[in-house]
Amino acid sequence: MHIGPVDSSKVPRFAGPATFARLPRLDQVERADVAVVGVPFDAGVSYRPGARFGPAAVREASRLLRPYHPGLDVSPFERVQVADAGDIAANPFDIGAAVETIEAAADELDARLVTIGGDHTIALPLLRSAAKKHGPVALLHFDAHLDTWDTYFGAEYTHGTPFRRAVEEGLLDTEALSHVGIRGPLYGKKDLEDDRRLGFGILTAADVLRRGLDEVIDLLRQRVGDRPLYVSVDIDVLDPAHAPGTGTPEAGGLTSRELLEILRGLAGCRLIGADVVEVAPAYDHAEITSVAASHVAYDLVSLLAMQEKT
Ligand SMILES: [Mn+2]
Repeated sequence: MHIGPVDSSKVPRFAGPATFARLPRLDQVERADVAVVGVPFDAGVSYRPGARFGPAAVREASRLLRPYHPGLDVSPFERVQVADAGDIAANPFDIGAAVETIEAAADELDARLVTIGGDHTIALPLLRSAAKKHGPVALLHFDAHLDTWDTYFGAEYTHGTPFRRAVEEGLLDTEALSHVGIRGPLYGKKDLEDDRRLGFGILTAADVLRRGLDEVIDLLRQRVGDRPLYVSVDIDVLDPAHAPGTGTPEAGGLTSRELLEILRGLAGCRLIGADVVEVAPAYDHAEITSVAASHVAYDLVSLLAMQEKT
């Protein structure tokens, strides 16, 4: 028997402390198969700060998640032990130290992780940890932006550079790298050439509209195959109408419905870990962004739970 969420027929959803989906804390269970962990860190942002408050906002918005996922036909919290591992205490003044702390903390957690950011810088240490356990991984990256730039103001570790660093460090299987939802103006055409040279394929936000979800899912599944897969979701992949609370919004993005359907289309892939980043609640309205992020995290937890043998 696994310890599930607080019973909402006994304690109202709006009462008590907010763990993710009202699940037990990691210290309240013997061990967890899947853990949700926060990284309240945003020293790597290039525009609006505030993603350090993302984990708390996503947990708060996750109070309404219920235990059965009809789209995937799974009760993730019954199938495996899921727990909230709290927050990784990353140095807010020293990005290099924060990156080291996040990597060490991820190494230490003996569970498949769904990490709530924090800005996108945190994907690099999470991928380092994933590659230690699984070797170079396939990456499915949902974002308005490429995040494969080289440096900003001379800084190597920022929220716009994690995936270039990850390729350079050999953490990724360069046969199986995809961006989904890319849009918006770039610095120049060379951005796209550099990105292609690193091994990435791109399905733009326009591709999702014009080619449709089934074709997009087919293309992504073909590219991933049966490789170990890491999914990184920058919430700015969503249109600002669906995710206003983020640091670098771009018009013309996916709907939350499209994003969730693509994620559900990954059922059966060898997902090994995931993150949801860049929720900046100060720019949010009526929890639109944090509700979307909490549902994305729930789908990722569900996909991971379906992986585990029971
Ligand atoms: Mn990003």
